[in-house]
Amino acid sequence: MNQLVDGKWVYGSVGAAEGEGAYRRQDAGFRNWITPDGRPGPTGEGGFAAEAGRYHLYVSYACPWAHRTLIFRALKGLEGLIGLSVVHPLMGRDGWSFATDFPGATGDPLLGAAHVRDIYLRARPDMTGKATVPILWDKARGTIVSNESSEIIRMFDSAFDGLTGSTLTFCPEALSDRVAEVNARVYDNFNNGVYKAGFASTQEAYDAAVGPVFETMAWADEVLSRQRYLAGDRLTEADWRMFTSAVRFDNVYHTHFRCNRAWLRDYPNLWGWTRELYQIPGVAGTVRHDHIVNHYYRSHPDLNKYGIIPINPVIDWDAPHGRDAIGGGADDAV
Ligand SMILES: N[C@@H](CCC(=O)N[C@@H](CS)C(=O)NCC(=O)O)C(=O)O
Repeated sequence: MNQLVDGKWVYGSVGAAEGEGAYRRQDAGFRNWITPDGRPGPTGEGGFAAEAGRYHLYVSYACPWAHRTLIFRALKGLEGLIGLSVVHPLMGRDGWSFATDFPGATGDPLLGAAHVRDIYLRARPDMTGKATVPILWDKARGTIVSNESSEIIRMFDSAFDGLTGSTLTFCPEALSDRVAEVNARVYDNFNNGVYKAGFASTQEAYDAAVGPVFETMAWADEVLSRQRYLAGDRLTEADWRMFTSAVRFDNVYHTHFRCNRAWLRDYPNLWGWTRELYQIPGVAGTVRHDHIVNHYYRSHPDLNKYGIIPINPVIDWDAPHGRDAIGGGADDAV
């Protein structure tokens, strides 16, 4: 995997993780926090106050982690307050690029960068690490606030409420322990589990990863047979974090990452829940299957040498979801 080392772009494997056969995701390097008045948040330094027009989000529509931030930006009414740049879906030797020859790829009108790594180098010229999306950029200080999606969605959930008037929260205090439990399980075994299965380079590493992917889908299907959402009868962050992988499963993870014991649509409750979330106003616009399939099938020559995009199932995302029968409801949260 290519990345920055002391400010220089290095091609090839870096670090000990590769070669052992198991794929390991690096921790994000920028961990500041936007707060209503600029006081320090749970991590990082202070000085990042919530202001309209001050922050800019860099994403890929293909990336499940970036996708979380897009959903929160849409549902929390932040689209007019926080700008957006979208990378080209193909990730090549130089990482994510701002080429614009794909529908929906915006380029980088804000900083004029050619690649995502250039944004990192602006913030930290001697940066070591991967040039990942999402990135939340601060125009006022000319630096990166955060490149950790789980923290960006927490900021979006509350920091701007004074400006937007939003009273919606996906992290209700009463459910916070349950949300944390679900997140931990889903992150390791499903969100990242599919990557561990897909990028495994030994049979053992693949076997260790793929079992938990399907255990987690079976677990979620059972939970969703008796309650409307993963953490209870309210739609929470835990649902959105699982959704961005669920919505990619049948078109990508099943085939490209060899998670092919079953399709997601074989799990009736999980599949109904996925459609319910997809159909919440504002969400469908954040789901770009053209970026998703082009990215995965064409960016990993080790997994798919000729970059051929398979025919894929025909999926009716707008079919009635039937979740009203379970009780609770999106109206409670949205
Ligand atoms: N911790 C990060 C992970 C983000 C991440 O891994 N993004 C991937 C895309 S799905 C990426 O940009 N990878 C670039 C690379 O591997 O060079 C987050 O959740 O925000």
